[in-house]
This record gives sequence, structure tokens and C-alpha cells, in this order.
Amino acid sequence: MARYEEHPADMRADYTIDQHWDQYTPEEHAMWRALFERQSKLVAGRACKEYLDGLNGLGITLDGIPDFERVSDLMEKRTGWRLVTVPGLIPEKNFFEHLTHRRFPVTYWIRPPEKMDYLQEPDVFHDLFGHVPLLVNPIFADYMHAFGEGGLKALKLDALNYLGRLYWFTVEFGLINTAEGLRIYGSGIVSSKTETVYCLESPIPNRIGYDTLRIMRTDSRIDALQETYFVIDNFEQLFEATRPDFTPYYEKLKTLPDIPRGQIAEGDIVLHRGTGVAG
Ligand code: HBI
Ligand code: FE
Repeated sequence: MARYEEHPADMRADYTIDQHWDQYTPEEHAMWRALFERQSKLVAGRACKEYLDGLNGLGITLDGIPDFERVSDLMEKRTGWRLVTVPGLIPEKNFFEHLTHRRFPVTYWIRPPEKMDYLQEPDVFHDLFGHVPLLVNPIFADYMHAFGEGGLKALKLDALNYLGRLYWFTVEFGLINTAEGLRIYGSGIVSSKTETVYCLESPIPNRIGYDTLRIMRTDSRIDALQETYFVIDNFEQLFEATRPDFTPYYEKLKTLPDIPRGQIAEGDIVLHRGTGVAG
């Protein structure tokens, strides 16, 4: 994308830049439409109701890459959240600081065609289609705000690895039990073609009941389908679980070994014992 690379000096001290919505090319809008068309079909019947409700009514549509200011105006009315534009992954401290001010950082660039099915770093589709819809659910919006506060505390306690896992196994790869069956709320899943189906239908991964301490001990990989998913019963459970100060958790965790990715541990609430990673 020309504009940010042409003007890196545009980046402000808080790592934000301007979106320059009018400078997206027809090819970039076409990539958005291809991703939106494919993913919105896949999440129907698989993503939770709260996510699907959020996806409608925010100006995140098939038309093309949305204007972040327009989406922000609609979000702000609902839960006080706005979007800020960033060039990509930003330092943890700045990321968490934005969350504490109900600002969600969204990458401005979109993936190239050769990376349509998978990319490591979040692009505008992952952030907007994946993260933003749940930010208009009041409880999840409060969870994300609390996460920012918790993140800044974890940085001070040198416990970011533990908190990062909680973010990974809830915000990015979380599942939720509903009356209609298991559903998705994790952003990394809903923005991924393969994982949207795999996480619910494959016998390979473990599916374990939510447990904060257990999650913070669980090793994960960022470049493969998850081998373990954690399941909540509702968003209140998630918000309540993250109310307490985690300092005592971090102390206890220092005495406990990590739990390998695909392993079932003692005390797990096993909802599905995976057949183990293929191959
Ligand atoms: N930066 N732009 C951006 N988006 C993220 O999701 C993000 C980040 N920096 C750090 C970070 N996430 C992680 O530390 C959190 O997932 C915990
Ligand atoms: Fe993400």
C-alpha cells in the first residue's frame, strides 16, 4: 500500500495514522468483497448471535473496505468504542492503552490475493470483520476495555505471556455454548476460511470448558489450526472471570509448568477429547 510506506512520518506517537479511505484501489476493494462474500456465508450458522447481530448495522458490508470514521460513529452510539487506524501490529503498551480509551486499532492495508486464505499479521479484514462486530455487544465491549487495563498491569508485572494467552484463547479463538449448539466468537476464527468450519466440526482438537488459570498455562501456535479450544457459556462468565486482579494468578503460574498445545490436563472440563492433531 503506497500511502503509509510513502509517508511513514505520518505515524503519530500513539502509532496511529490516517486511513486515507479515498486512496484504496479497486483491486483492494475487490479483495475485501471476495473475503466478505466467502466469510459471511461461512459464519452464518456458525458464529454466535451476538457476533452476527454486531456485523449488521455497522456499515461493514459487501460494498468494499469501510471508512473507519463512519463505522466509528455507528459503534460509538452503542458502546462508546471508536476505531483508530494503524500500520499493523503495534507495541503492546500502545495497543492496551488504546483499549483503555475504547479505541480499537485497525490495520489499514488488506492482504494480497496470494495470501487470501491465510496471513499471520492482522489486516483490515481480520480486524474489521473479525474484531469489530462484538465491540457493539455491551458485555464484550466492557471485557475488551478491562482487557486494556489488565494488559497495562501485566506489562508492569512482566506477565504479558500469561495475559496474551487469555487474549488468544478468548478474543481470538474463543467458542461459546448456546441453545443451538457450539458457536464461534473468536476473531481469528471468524476471519479464517478453514478454521470457521474446523473449530466446530473437526474431531481433531480438544474442546475444554473455560478456566482462566488453565488457559494462562496453555501453550499455543500462531501459524496452525488450534489444537485446543476453550468454551464459555456466556459473555458474563468471561467478563466476571477477568474482574479480579490477576496478580495472585501470575504468582501461582510461576510455580506451574505450561500445558502443551494438544494435551488434556488434570481437572480439565473436557467437552470433547480431540483425536489428536492429524499426521
Ligand atoms: N497491534 N494492531 C495491533 N493489533 C493487535 O491485535 C495487537 C497489536 N499489538 C499487540 C497485540 N495485539 C497483542 O499483544 C495482544 O493480542 C495481546
Ligand atoms: Fe486479532
